[in-house]
This record gives sequence, structure tokens and C-alpha cells, in this order.
Amino acid sequence: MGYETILVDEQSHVRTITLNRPDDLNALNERMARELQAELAGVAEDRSVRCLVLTGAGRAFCAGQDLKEVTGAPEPVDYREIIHRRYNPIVRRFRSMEIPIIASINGAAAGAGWSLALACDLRIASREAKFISAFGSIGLVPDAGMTWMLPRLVGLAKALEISWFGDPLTAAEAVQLGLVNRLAAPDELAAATGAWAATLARAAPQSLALTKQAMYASPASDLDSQLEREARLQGIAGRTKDYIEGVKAFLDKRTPEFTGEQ
Ligand code: T3D
Repeated sequence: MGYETILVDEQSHVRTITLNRPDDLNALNERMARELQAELAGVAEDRSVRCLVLTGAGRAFCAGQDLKEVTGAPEPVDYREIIHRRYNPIVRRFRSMEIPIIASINGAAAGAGWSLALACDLRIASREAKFISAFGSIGLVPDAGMTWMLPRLVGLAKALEISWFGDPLTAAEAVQLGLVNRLAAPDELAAATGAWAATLARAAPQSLALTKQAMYASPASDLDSQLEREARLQGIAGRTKDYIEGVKAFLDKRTPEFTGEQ
């Protein structure tokens, strides 16, 4: 499929989606939201993809909603409807996809752009990246899942501080707060992301998927339910060919070759 606002690349089972409106710092417009949704739907169906990377072209990751698109509209913009149509399906899709999703944050992540990065499973950032809530500065409420993810990652008080004051966070601060997993020098980000993604793409797909399922279920779960969930998921993992391969490779003292076959 030909896209206008995103680039898609695939190497060794790692699909990379690059937000590609660099002149507007990859701000999200209607077309980009639609193209992103279409591509994600394709990835979700494609069993050959074992890891997804989301990044931005140029000097920013994503500056959030395209403010040039919404200003000057003849009618007041119905943000509730826009959010239902554009952002929520993307965030829900990220959460329901079984494969690991890495945000490779090459520069500024603002507003819904930062929310998208938070909706990914893991984040690696350029040391020069910065994170700006941006919603409050223009009189809006954090959206695209930010009020769900931020308190879970940094705690309630810090989430409120970030949202109310809107001060940009540096990449180093983001790591310290647990918002970003790893940092890389700007010119090493792509390679570091590639190496990280390749490792995940070689791992046992069912093990990754079931682990993702268990981890995201955890905050809303009590201990007993979570113990039950672990037992149920382990029952599934323990019946996979990859489990047999993993044990065999260990005993043979070799690297396992996981296929994701049931
Ligand atoms: O609509 C809804 O559905 C409601 C939901 C909203 C969700 C949201 O995301 S609200 C938050 C929207 N985003 C922002 O408020 C962030 C706005 N941008 C910035 O604060 C800054 O651009 C950055 C901190 C991200 C980067 O600053 P800087 O100094 O490096 O770059 P700049 O000079 O501000 O921007 C460069 C260009 O990108 C500039 O265009 P120009 O003047 O060269 O033609 C600027 O207008 C454009 N740009 C940056 N952000 C956006 C944008 N264009 C459209 N929309 C943007 N969000």
C-alpha cells in the first residue's frame, strides 16, 4: 500500500514504521492517523513480523496533534469524536498486538506524540530527545492514553506535575523516571534500536506475547488472579514447539532457533 505520511521498512522480521512529516515535526493529521491504523492492522495479521519499531523522520519523533489542521476550521472541532476516530484505535491496537513494540524516540515527543511513545511497550531515546506534555499549554487534557500510562509509570504526583507544569523533560530525566528504557547517542540510535529489536525478533514469539499479556493484566489484578493467569499462560507456553526447542538448545549448549510455530 502506498502511504503519504509514513514510511514502512522490514528487515529480519522487524517492521519499522517511520512517521514522515518532518517539516511539521511529524505532527499527526487525519491522513497519518488513518495510514498508521491501516499499517498496524496489516502488521497484526502478518505472522512473519516479530517486532515493531515506531520512529520519526527528521529531528522530531512526533509533535502531537497537527495544530495547523485544527485551527481555522470553520466549525468548532469535536475533539471527542477526533480522539475516538484517530488516537484510541491506535492505542488499543498497540495494546492488543502480541509482538513487542519499541518506540525509537529520535527527537521531541510532544502531546499525543508522547502518548504514542508511551503506548509502545519499550522506549529507546536519543540523548537529545525531549518530552513535552504540551496539552495543558494549549488548554487541553492529556489524551491518547497518557492519563492511563503516565501515573502507572511515574506515580500519580509526578504525572500531575508533568501534566500541569508542562516543563520539557530531558532524555536523561525520562530514563531516571522510568519513562524510557535506554538512551543512545543521536547517531547511534538507529543501530541501537535495530540491535534491540533483532534480539526480540529472535526470541520465542509466544513467550513474548504471553508475557506481554500477563504484565499488562497485572495492574488491574489481585495476586490470586494473577497467579491463576500465570499458571494458565504457562500451560500454553509449555505446549509450544519453542519451549521444546529452548530446553533442547540449553542441553545441547547451542543458541535456540525459535519459530513461533504452535
Ligand atoms: O485535536 C485533537 O484531537 C485533540 C488532541 C490533541 C492531542 C495533542 O497532541 S495536543 C498537543 C499538540 N502539540 C503541541 O502543542 C506541540 C506543539 N509543538 C511544540 O511545542 C514545538 O514545536 C516542539 C517543542 C515540539 C519543538 O519545538 P522546536 O522549537 O524544536 O520546533 P518549532 O519551531 O516549534 O517547530 C518546527 C515546525 O514544526 C514549525 O513549522 P514552521 O514554522 O517551520 O512552518 C511548527 O509550526 C511545526 N510544528 C511543531 N509542532 C506542530 C507543528 N505543526 C503542526 N502541529 C504541531 N503540533
